[in-house]
Amino acid sequence: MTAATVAPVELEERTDIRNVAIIAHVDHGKTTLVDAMLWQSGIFGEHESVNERVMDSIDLERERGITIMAKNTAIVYRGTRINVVDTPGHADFGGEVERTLALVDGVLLLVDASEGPLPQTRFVLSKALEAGLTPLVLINKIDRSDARPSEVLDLVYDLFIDLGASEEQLDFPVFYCNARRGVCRRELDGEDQPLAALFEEIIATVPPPTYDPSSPLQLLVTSLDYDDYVGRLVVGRIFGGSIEKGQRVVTCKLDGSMIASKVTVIYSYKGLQRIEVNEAHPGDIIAVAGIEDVAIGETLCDLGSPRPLPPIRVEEPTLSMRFSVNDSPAAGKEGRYVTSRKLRERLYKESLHNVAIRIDDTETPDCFEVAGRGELQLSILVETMRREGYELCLGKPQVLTRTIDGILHEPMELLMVDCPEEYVGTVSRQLGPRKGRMIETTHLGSGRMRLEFKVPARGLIGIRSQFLEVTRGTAILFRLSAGYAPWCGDIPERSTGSLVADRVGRVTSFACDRLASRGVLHVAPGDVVYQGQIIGENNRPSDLDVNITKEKKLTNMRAASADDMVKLTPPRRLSLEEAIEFIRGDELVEVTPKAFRLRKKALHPGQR
Ligand SMILES: Nc1nc2c(ncn2[C@@H]2O[C@H](COP(=O)(O)OP(=O)(O)OP(=O)(O)O)[C@@H](O)[C@H]2O)c(=O)[nH]1
Ligand SMILES: [Mg+2]
Repeated sequence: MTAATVAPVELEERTDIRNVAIIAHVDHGKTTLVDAMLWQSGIFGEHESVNERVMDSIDLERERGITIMAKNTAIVYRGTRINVVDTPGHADFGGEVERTLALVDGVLLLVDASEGPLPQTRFVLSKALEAGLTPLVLINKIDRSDARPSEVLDLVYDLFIDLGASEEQLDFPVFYCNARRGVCRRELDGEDQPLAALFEEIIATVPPPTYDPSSPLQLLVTSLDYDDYVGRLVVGRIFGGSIEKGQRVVTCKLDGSMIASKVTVIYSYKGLQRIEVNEAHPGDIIAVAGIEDVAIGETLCDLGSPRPLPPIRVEEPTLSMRFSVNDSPAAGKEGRYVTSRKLRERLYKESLHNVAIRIDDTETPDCFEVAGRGELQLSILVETMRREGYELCLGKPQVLTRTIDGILHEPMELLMVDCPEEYVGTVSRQLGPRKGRMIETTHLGSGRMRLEFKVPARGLIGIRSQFLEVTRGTAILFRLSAGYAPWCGDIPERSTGSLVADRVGRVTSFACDRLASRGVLHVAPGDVVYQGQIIGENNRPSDLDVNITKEKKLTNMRAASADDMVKLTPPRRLSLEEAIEFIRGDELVEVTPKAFRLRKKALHPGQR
């Protein structure tokens, strides 16, 4: 059949719905804007006490003030339901944005009125334009004293043009906002208005979902959730047909197989709540219970006429880390889940929920290769597992290379550093040996500079803590995957060795004092250590086995115990990220719900 003979399908519209995602660089105010949208849609009662950035509901999101997972909510404005998806701005969670864009017809691109478009703005906008979505631009934080909204808007136009936006996409509406106060205006010198103006523009500009009325059920699964009462929930958007409670459906799996199941409950969204409904229609974003064995990117279809939608594609992981069973002497004392079976189950469960994570078995049954987008993404997974009661060991992160036309290539990153001018030299010197190439510098005013480098991802492992140290905590770093390039050659590892405990025991202040001149200690008197545990950083390049449990020899003199009087420098306690950055190829980070410890892979000095 040629195209000419196919009868044109008359598409119908769901004029009562709009589906939009909010996208931006880190911290430009997405979650804050969703707060204001929820408040002004009247979802919360007047006296209801609601947290700030209420969509950041995961503990780690609240603690770190960042969004990790995309989440959806819905508001109703004058009879039109606006489904809104809040997305994370950090590059490591870019997969969340990619899967989310499959749900929506339009995006609100937020840009900080002072910072302007940044690398992740470019990444998320390029994905949105590629997907043919309708953009609205919101210049946010116009209340900042260093706001430069007109310039920023020009930069946004440049970015759209650079990314090959179509004529229609370039014709985007613009709002100037203060998301914190929940106000917006159409003209820079215009009056502040409530967000109703934004809601109206969304309804006017973002196309309503369209569908073929003769299509059987097609529900694209974009995330998985869990409910204590009904169990696993699949979340997604209906592209064709309808679904109702009790209906028998079939899951079209990515591998081509099909599995039948029965819909037990259907939920729609309202504010932060899920509301049970009996049926749902094209364009609706819903959660469905009762579906067995399903993964993100698969389609729920009509039993009689299964027509799967194209699967969701996300960018490939660039970094991997080995997660293995904790076999340290202290294993099993601090966690609930320690076996390789439990570890495997948990990791595979993660890969079901998290499209940007890939798990592979390795040559040993106790060890798994976990691949993701960056150190932050992997460390968030580790932190989550630790809080759930898991114990595990982590190996040094490795980049995932590729062979292209017979030549070894490695992942590259765009690194952006904002720092005071006086540190520009220091920062550049740090990146030289890491094979970083400076591609752009911008004066930001008030004595700060923005430097952009192209660096092999390998060279950036461990960079964050070093940069903070050499710039006295003043540098702001952001990184973004920037494709692959031929292998850039050797990059020297950390130039210091490790101080390693040569026996089990309790750390003494006498030993700490004696070893202080050797390097930086990670332990304090009273800590219990085991043989092979790394207790500090040696000033010299080689490792040094030391007795950190040594007691002062007792003499007959009863001087006021010298041991009590030594003034010790406080130990440098590493955070999880720092620990991951610190270790070398023959070292591991031991993670338990109570502690992180660094260790040599081979605990006994004779085996190293
Ligand atoms: N001055 C000012 N601050 C704002 C405004 N909107 C948001 N903020 C602040 O900016 C910070 C980041 O806001 P979030 O809403 O968490 O940013 P986000 O884009 O969701 O961040 P990620 O999800 O981590 O990418 C918070 O401290 C907000 O209070 C605004 O209009 N003006
Ligand atoms: Mg957020």
